[in-house]
Amino acid sequence: MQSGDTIAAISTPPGEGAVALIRISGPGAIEILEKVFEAESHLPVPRRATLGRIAENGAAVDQVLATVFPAPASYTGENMAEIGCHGGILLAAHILELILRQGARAAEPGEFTQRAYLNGKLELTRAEAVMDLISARTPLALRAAAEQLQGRIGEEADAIRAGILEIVAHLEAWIDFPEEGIDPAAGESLLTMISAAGDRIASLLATAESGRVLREGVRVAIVGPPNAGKSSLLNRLLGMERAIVSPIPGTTRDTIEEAACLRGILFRLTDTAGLRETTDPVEREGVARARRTIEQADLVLHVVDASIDFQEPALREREILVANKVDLVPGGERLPAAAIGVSSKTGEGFPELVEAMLRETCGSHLSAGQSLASVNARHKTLLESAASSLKAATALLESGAPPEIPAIELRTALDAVGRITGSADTEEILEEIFGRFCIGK
Ligand SMILES: Nc1nc2c(ncn2[C@@H]2O[C@H](COP(=O)(O)OP(=O)(O)OP(=O)(O)O)[C@@H](O)[C@H]2O)c(=O)[nH]1
Ligand SMILES: [Mg+2]
Repeated sequence: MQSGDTIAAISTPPGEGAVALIRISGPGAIEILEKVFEAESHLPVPRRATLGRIAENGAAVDQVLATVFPAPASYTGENMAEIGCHGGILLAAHILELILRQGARAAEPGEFTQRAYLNGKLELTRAEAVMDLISARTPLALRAAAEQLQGRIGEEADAIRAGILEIVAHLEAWIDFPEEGIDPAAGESLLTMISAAGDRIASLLATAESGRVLREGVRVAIVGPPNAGKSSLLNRLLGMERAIVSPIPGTTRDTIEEAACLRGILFRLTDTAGLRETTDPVEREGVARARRTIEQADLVLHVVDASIDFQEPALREREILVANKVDLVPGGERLPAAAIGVSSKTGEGFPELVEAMLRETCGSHLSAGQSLASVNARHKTLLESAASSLKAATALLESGAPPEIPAIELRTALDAVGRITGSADTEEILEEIFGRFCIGK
């Protein structure tokens, strides 16, 4: 992490396109631009796109638009320059090369956003939201990232931190004036304040599960006996003929993974080999893979053939019994109460099945139009640690321990919550967060 040097990168994805964007940031950004860019009529005016050309040894490389953003009014808070050139795999790389030759260094993944954070342009949860925006794969994930970018999570973490800071301040007063002792009424109100902070942490923690669903999607295992119609069900959910379907039991051997966006939520569906005892070594490996898929799944769709006498499985948590082929069972008689009757052939019952899948995975909460801002795994760990420190502080206060001791616990909680927005950062956290960005962001 050094912001003394000037970095550059291509910020658009590689490939052919109408335009590509090259970014330069750091103290030398504007001088470096001036060395490679020849303006058509006038020198670049801050924040106005200027037409000109990139030249190498007098020969034109491309006609481009250049914009300069003098510090501090830029994304990174440093001097920045942007060059919009024509898209193309070689062209943008060639212009970047010319810029690097003038003394810029190739940027690391996420380094522009890291600099923005270090220069106080955005706090950590917003920097993370930038990455969530880029990697969002469903409309709901996109909305959640946009809410986080507005600061929903960061503001709540700051409010919790302010609450704990107030408690610490009260305790410090008692430490400084021990002769006063802890007045029982004040001690009571302190406990109430700690419990209020604990409640706010708990409600933020309650968004962790939906946060995981939004960011990573729901892993669904489609399992059941051979020939039940598992592959047909996968195809119907995907809306395309992805997996081979045949009347021969044991058609699917390997696991087949595909993602489907259902009502705004990403479902990572895995079709598996029919579960049965077999001597065929390939099929046996398929069955072993199916069992592993079940272990790793967030949700299991247990598919049975409703048109035959099927064995009703003992359902585990987050397992849905799907009775397929109801088109062959007039009136849908004999279906167990827990089963959702569907036909992968006609599509009957699929709205109900998707509804049940959302219900089982907090997707129904997400699609109900409430706030989508939710904590990520990093925030979750920090909040859990803060919650346990608050709990310890409460126990210490209740047992009449001298105020110094609960104060240590409260400061630990303060530090943990502070790390969410980066008020108490370490190099380690920064590398962990920004290393997952793409280059040029
Ligand atoms: N009538 C009817 N036939 C279906 C339905 N779903 C699947 N089938 C038929 O059932 C047979 C088996 O379907 P698959 O989807 O291959 O079944 P599977 O569970 O993946 O089978 P394995 O991969 O062998 O374990 C095929 O002939 C399908 O056309 C359905 O809803 N209605
Ligand atoms: Mg199959």
